[in-house]
Amino acid sequence: MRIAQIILRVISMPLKSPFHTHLGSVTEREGIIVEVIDSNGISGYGEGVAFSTPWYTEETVATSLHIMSDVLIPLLKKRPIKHPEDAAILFQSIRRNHMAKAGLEMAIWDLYAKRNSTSLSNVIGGTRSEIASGVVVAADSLISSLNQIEKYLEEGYRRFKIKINPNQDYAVLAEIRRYYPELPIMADANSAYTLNDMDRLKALDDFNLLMIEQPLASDDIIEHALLQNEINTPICLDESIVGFNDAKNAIELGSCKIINIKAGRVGGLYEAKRIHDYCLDRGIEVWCGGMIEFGISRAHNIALASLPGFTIPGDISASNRFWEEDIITPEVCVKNGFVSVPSTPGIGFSINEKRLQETTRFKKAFKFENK
Ligand code: OSB
Ligand code: MG
Repeated sequence: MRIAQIILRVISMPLKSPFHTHLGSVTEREGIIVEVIDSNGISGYGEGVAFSTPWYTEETVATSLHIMSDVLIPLLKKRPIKHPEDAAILFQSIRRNHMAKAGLEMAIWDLYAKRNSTSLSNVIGGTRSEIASGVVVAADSLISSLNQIEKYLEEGYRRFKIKINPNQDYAVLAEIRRYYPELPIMADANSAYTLNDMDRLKALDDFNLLMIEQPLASDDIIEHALLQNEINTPICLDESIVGFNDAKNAIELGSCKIINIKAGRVGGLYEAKRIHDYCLDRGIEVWCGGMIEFGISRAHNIALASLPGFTIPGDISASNRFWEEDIITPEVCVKNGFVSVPSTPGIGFSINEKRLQETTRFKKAFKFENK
């Protein structure tokens, strides 16, 4: 696989409606679109999913851009690769910066699949032709949460994730349950609690939640195990799992019963697949998390979620959940609560060039010398 050029673009797009968590609100999404072009002119695409500020993990658009431009692309120039896994392994010599690594690694996976005229799902071992679709409700009031649920229910979504925190948990969930006693709902706390909140968290057992995602801090791996012993609701870890070893440790310690896998958070598809395979062997359920992403990352998520261990509907919503117009064509659609997995080469979606151009704020090309 001969890389001829890599193009990095920073794009920016307003969300259709603000995304609220206890850590703040997202109204405008910046992201990095990675294009890796081989010597035959075939392009593979990836997406750097860090946010503008480090509210979710420590990476940002600026740190990702720096690590890609000044560290990872120079590494790729020095060491030619034959397979996307070679890139993942090459990047292991660099500490952390998982989202920066993933943006490049995933573009290389797309390119590899396209060069082999097969789908990305097929290349990574996907077994599903469609995926059950879930959606996140990240509203700032009860009424707006209920309105969003009603709307998304009509659109066919099969799982509803509600953002919670100590000021907005029991009462909100009780009200939602009053209207929707059987709805498949889960809660995501993004580390809003500590073990001092044990009673609050125990009380949430009243609501038959599918799971509670990341109740405690990302490094509270032992505290999560203590909490899981006290509550019936399964704990799912998100921010705590940034690589294979975190997954292994969490499972060993009993810190969670479910893992949310985001390829961006763990450094790419190679690491995501390792975590998936390990969980599948041990009967730990996994699902694919979202990052308020654009179509390219969403397309990668669809391929990832087609692996056999992804048994719970993920944050795989339609393009129109967040965007007026996405950067891919066709856009991701949810029909009867399912998204279909493309069987065409690579990620299976094309770039909406006009939309990409009008949202691009920065662009830089890195030419490779091929002798
Ligand atoms: O904690 O899962 C999270 C969005 C951005 C950053 C972190 C998280 C989220 C979501 C889901 O909850 C977003 C989505 O559906 O894309
Ligand atoms: Mg989460």
